[in-house]
Amino acid sequence: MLTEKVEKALNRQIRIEAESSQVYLSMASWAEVKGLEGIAQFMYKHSDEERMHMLKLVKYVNERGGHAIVTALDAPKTDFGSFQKMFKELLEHEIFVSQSINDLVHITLEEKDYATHNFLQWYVAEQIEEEALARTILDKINLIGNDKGGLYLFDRDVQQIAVESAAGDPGA
Ligand code: OFO
Repeated sequence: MLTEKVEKALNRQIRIEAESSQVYLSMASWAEVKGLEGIAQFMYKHSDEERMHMLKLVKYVNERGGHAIVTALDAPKTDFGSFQKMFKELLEHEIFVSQSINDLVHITLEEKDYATHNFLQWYVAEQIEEEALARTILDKINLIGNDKGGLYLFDRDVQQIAVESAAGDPGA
């Protein structure tokens, strides 16, 4: 059984993952409309991954005798200014999510819920990867500066990352 405190914290995380999925979906749509095909594909893929993170939590909460709650979500923004700004926001968002996972892990220790603590290690590892990927992409963006040819290659590169991560995804 989950303690009330752990269940509440897990439900909070469910909402955060659902909102992350919406944020990246909105980024995907913005990029698609701007003709940034590769970036759009990357964001659609990322949005799907966040939904998977959310579902994994939903299943876990219910399996442990809790009740996963599906709530209304805050609407993401619809305009991201430039792709550079958009990827900066992506990194900031992932840092926020990592913090939230850390807080959640902390609560499981306080509540002596070692099963949930163990379950959350997957999320801890995932956040390290997501932050690292966002930083790698930002480094590439800094390298290309305002070069149009560079943007073309960057868009293709990012698309490749989406394709590769889809291939490595057991659920795909
Ligand atoms: Fe769910 O990992 Fe990104 O936010």
